[in-house]
Amino acid sequence: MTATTDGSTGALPSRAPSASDATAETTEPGAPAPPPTPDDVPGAARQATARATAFLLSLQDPAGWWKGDLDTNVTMDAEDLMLRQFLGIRDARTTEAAARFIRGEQRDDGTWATFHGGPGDLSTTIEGYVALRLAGDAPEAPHMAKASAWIREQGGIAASRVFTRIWLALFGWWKWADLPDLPPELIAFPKWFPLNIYDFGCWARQTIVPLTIVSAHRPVRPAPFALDELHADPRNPNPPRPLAPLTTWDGAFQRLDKALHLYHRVAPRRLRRSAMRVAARWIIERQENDGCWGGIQPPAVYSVIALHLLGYDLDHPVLREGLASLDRFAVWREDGAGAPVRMIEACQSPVWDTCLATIALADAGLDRDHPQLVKAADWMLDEQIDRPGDWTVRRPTLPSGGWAFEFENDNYPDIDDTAEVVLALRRVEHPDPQRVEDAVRRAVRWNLGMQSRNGAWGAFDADNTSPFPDRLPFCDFGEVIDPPSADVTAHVVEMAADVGATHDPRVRRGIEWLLAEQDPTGAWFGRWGTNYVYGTGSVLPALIAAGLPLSHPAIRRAVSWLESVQNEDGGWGEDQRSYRDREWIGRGASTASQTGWALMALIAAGERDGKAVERGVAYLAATQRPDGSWDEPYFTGTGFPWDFSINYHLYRQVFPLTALGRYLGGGPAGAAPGR
Ligand code: R03
Repeated sequence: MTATTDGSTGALPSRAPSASDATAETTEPGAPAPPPTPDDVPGAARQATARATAFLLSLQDPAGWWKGDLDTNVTMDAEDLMLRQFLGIRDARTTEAAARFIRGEQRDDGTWATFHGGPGDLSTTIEGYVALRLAGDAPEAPHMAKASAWIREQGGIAASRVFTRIWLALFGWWKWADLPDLPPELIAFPKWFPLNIYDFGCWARQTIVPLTIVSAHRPVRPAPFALDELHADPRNPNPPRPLAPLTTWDGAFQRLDKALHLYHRVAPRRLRRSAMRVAARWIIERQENDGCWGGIQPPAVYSVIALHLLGYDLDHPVLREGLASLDRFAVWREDGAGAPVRMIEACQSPVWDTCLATIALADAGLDRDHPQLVKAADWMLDEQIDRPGDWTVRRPTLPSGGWAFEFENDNYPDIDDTAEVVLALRRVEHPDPQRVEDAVRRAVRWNLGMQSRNGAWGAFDADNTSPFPDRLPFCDFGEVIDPPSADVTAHVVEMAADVGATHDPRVRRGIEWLLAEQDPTGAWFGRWGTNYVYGTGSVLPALIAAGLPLSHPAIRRAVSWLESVQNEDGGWGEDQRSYRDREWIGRGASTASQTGWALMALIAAGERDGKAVERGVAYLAATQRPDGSWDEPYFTGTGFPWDFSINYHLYRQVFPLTALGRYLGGGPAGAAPGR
């Protein structure tokens, strides 16, 4: 056993990968040999494609969209219960159903992880534990005692992240004075000033603005029990941490935080009141038509708390609608005994799932005027956003035309969804081609206009690259800025190539940026999908669509890299640990979606008839379930590298299907010969 840098012990994957810890299924050396490649791989691919197509078609909503469940981790469920506790609206049925889910996610060692098979995560385990205590589980119960012992071993509450300690402070389990401060006056910083709210990524901006109100109020609604068992030393819950030297950024920002704590005591009341009024207006202006904020859990819960602290009643329309929108994040299921189980999604992915499903079905050879594809196109066309959003702060003259990821998030369209929706719409033969063409023209103009200075594209904003937000002691979780990434840039390039804009100078710069961004191994980093297999699976099809010759050294290097990390069973897999530990790059148990990405890249690169593709396709055919779906317990989606991983339930369906279709059709639908 080798210790990995995240502290988990586990054998590093050699040729045959294994997710390293004891809870994961493993492919041990000496495990039974993978099934032999069938004689008739194209035949197996045809059968798998037909089944996968039928299964995916069966999942479409009558309104035209697809939406798979979006699994993350139990902090969502725990925070939902804590929110209800704080507001005094926690009921027994919800609590029990949420507790059932949380208990079901706990592992044998007492911890909770943030991805399937991952190591225990301290903040997640603390929040899961607290939620179960709210549900009435006794601290002495074996599953609770195991968790609290592990938490203490890891340094206790003091070692958890800021968001976790904010939740605990709301109940008096942690002192507000022992948290980093962020003052509401931040909202008044001009747009050119360092640390103004538009320097933060849009998700962080929408979270931080309400949190400044909460941390200025420092509310405490005492909990019905103490949590001393979660401190490493209950007599000294917050041992002092050494200050970094003033000459370092960390040291400087630590002093800034000390100054902010002083300021908290002396802030002029009128200034503070007026800052909070401006912040409240900013929040309310950004509430979406469905009552939510940004379509994601953190801004929504903190906006509800902040407005409530400012005096809004729970039955005020803003809060009523906000709380109702949070209820829609709940997915209700039943456990083996028929008891209700409630899981909270971090957000919902209908636009993303619908464009990816449309691409998959079209590339699998479904008639382009199939009524279900037309229905999907109609739904996507209705979702296009026709008004300005926060992105206009950096691009004030650019006309709108993007899509967001969720049902309602008009203020935050993103470049990734917009690129993929264009690729999807152009695959459908729509009865009103003019309507599609207009929508595509506006979308391409918006996407190209959102290019960052460096020639590449971020997800939600242009030039969101300030070095300062990340330095704040407050920001110790996830990403807080939205710099360009290879995966998003590749999707834009692929979109541009599809509409014939390859020679636009902005697109050429994007291509140059991608070429310069390639890792020495030949792979590209995956920001929003895991990890280098996703990055490479996004970039290769784009560069080739844009006309890079198959013999280009960048393409050949990427092909060699993909071939070098193919698993013994013919599939590809890459564990979330790859974000922490280079040893895991390209390594992990095979998954359907990651095998799909690798195949999409290899097929685009002209390797359709090669051995690697044949083995990958055979893997997909052999692992498909009789109903046409695939299993995928592993998390292959990325919210924030390492800190926040996502299992998009439709990834296991759309990416294998896209790959199989391109295998049979010879390439992406647009280029497929004989269609
Ligand atoms: C896949 C491509 C499409 N893409 C959009 C993907 C959106 C993914 C989910 C977003 O959900 C979030 C969950 C979050 N948590 N915490 C934060 C957060 C943001 C988004 C968060 C973290 C740090 C700060 C504020 C909020 Br500061 C759980 C491009």
